[in-house]
Amino acid sequence: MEYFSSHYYHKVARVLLLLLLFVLVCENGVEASHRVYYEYQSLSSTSSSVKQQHRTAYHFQPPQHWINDPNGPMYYNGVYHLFYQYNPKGSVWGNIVWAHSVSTDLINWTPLDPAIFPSKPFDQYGCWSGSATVLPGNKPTILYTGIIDANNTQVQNYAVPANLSDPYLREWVKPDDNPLIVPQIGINKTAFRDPTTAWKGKDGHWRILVGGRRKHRGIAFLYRSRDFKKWVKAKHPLHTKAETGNWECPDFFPVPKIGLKGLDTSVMGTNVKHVLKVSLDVTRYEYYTIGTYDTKKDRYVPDKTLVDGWKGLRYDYGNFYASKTFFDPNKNRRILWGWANESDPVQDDIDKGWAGIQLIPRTITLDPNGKQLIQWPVEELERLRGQNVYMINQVLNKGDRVEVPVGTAAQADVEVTFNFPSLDSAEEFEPSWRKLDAQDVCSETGSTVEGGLGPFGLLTLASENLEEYTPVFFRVFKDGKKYVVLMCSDARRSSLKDGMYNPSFAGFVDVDLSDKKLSLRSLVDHSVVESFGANGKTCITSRVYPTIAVGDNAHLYVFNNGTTSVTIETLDAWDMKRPDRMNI
Ligand code: DQQ
Repeated sequence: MEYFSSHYYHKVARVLLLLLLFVLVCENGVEASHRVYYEYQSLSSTSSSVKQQHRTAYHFQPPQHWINDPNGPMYYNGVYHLFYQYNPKGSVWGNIVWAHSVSTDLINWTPLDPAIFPSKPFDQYGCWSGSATVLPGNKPTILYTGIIDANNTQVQNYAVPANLSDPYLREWVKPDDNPLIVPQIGINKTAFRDPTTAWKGKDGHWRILVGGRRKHRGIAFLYRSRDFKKWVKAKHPLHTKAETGNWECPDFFPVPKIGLKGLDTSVMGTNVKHVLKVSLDVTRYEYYTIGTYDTKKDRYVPDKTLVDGWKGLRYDYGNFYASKTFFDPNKNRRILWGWANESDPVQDDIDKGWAGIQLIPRTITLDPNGKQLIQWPVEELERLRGQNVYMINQVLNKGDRVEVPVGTAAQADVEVTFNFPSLDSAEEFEPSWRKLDAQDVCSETGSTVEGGLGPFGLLTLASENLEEYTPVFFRVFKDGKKYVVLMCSDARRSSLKDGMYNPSFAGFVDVDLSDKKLSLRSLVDHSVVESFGANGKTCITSRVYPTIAVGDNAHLYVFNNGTTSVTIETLDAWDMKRPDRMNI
């Protein structure tokens, strides 16, 4: 009884908080988006004062300062480009420019000078997020949001390379016929941003989306253009949904119904489904739907079986936001980039001299069941794998914890497949939990509370005596004739330090258990644990800041706290090398 009442109050408090946020966002004209700390925006750290302890080794991070959204990712003439929102003067959000890095393999990156920064009347108050489109004739063009006044009025601009024969496209120019799109009457001019990559319709006209809202309704505004210069707003948005708040960073792309290949953004037809992802300003989570693009009406209709709203499918059930995909013609795949913010207090970011990372790029494909997407770290990451530790057919009885003796447990890639003799011992899924989200169920059940089948999984970034650890694990429940698989990445015991945001992030895994197997991969990198359950069906990222489980004092374990024994069918762990800079 006590559990239900405490849970009830927890729920009510969360709903009230969301309502408060909603009112703040929607009623007083102040957009939630990024927290603004004016006093810290320009506190420049020198690289010698940057704290190294929790910096990542193989995730994308500039040497110092604040980063957020990945922008305009593209592949052009043999080179991958990543632009991203960056504060060149401090480690909180502010003074935003488009920083620019290039790579030939998505892993080893070389920084270049910022590509786009405030310099013209149409972007003098900020150069916010946007996308790249490679136009016919092999001409890349960037669309981005410019902030034109102190009231945060948003317009859409374009930029083109100054010199197409420069293999790295170092310099970008913003022609004087900008802005291309201004918010017309009836559009909320402070919630009108983040243009997508363009796609071409059968009529030969280009289309893009711009994210926004009308009152509490999230909107993906549709614009069309014949020549990429003159853009006209379509009468109807491509899609809109009541009670979802402002839509940031929309992304819209095709996926083949069958097969693993990615598709160029303009591909359409009966063999193709479409995906619409939006980043929700109010909750700071994203959700996506899979559906049909009605090209006659120029509208997107999500599949009826999916939830179109705050509780919809997510790319990642943890710290992951403002993501963007691009088509990689080099390997015919679609790749997803996502930003992970810090989970420590802002004062720690100021002291560290840095904040924010880009997660490992993921290939994204449609699950053969058509009901969700599958994500997996790009294959190039495997080149960083060093020494291997291999385990096979090792039984884990209730309470067992076995060390994986990987060289650097703070910097590792681990893949494990568990099998179990039967599903009979799975505990009952409480009927009252059906209304909860996975995170609530995880916070009730945890990694130490004994279950029937599970919890079992990995203890990452663990100290030897378990004062600190971040468990990533499964727990299987029975719900009538069906089974419910819960996957958690629980940061509650990740650090002895106070003041961290350390939730028990979790998602359900829609997986067929008839082979009685569950697999898990975790990328551990000092202050990030990025995990992929059931071959990429459910992904969860946690940011954590251990105080003891750092460097050589970090350990990696496999554990089982369920009554049913589980077997490690196979386990492979590698310590991970640091990427090199590309020599250019
Ligand atoms: N970040 C950008 C905006 C976008 C938001 C500003 C999402 O363009 O809506 O830095 O994180």
